[in-house]
Amino acid sequence: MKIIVNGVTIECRRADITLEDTDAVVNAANSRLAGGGGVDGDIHRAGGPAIMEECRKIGSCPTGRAVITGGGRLKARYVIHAVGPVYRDGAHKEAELLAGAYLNSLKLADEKGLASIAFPSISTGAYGYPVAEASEVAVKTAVEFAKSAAKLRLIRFVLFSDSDLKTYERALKRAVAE
Ligand code: AR6
Repeated sequence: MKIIVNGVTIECRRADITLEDTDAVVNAANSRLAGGGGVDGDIHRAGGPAIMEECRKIGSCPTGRAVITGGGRLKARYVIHAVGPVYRDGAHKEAELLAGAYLNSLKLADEKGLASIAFPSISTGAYGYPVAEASEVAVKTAVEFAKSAAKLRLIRFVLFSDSDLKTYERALKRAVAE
């Protein structure tokens, strides 16, 4: 499914993000940029050690923010390491921090003049964020950003299961109906 907002395509697909050929892929990182399981493990495995070398030099990244490295052996030229919140009960600024992780990634890509970016479903794996709530935050942030994007022309949400894909598609339909 895809929609177009102000010339920016926003789409959802089911795939492995390490295979994406967008200018940047986003990693669901931790604030120590230390690598881990899930999409983080997959990206470092597929992209090779150059990505971790750069992460070590950068050192850390606060929750709700993002940093950029090269893409190593990935097709994507860059990896944007975004740090989403650990979900507690929804009353600990989780939505604000998750929106920040998406928004700061989009800003980094746009400021670098990149045309395309692919996101995984940040925080909804090990960090426990309910996917229905997280998808609303993710697509709303993308739709809002698209209205004022300078260079970015494609924002892709790459989901790992059919059920997550359906959830993101529903959220995207709702976001454009608003
Ligand atoms: N492509 C696309 N999506 C994927 C892939 C992949 N290759 N692999 C997993 N997912 P998670 P988080 C999905 O746990 O919740 C790490 O250890 C997965 O099914 O990767 O933000 C980090 O180092 C889920 O829907 O990220 C952090 O410590 C989504 O990606 C912590 O986990 C996010 O799941 C971050 O946790």
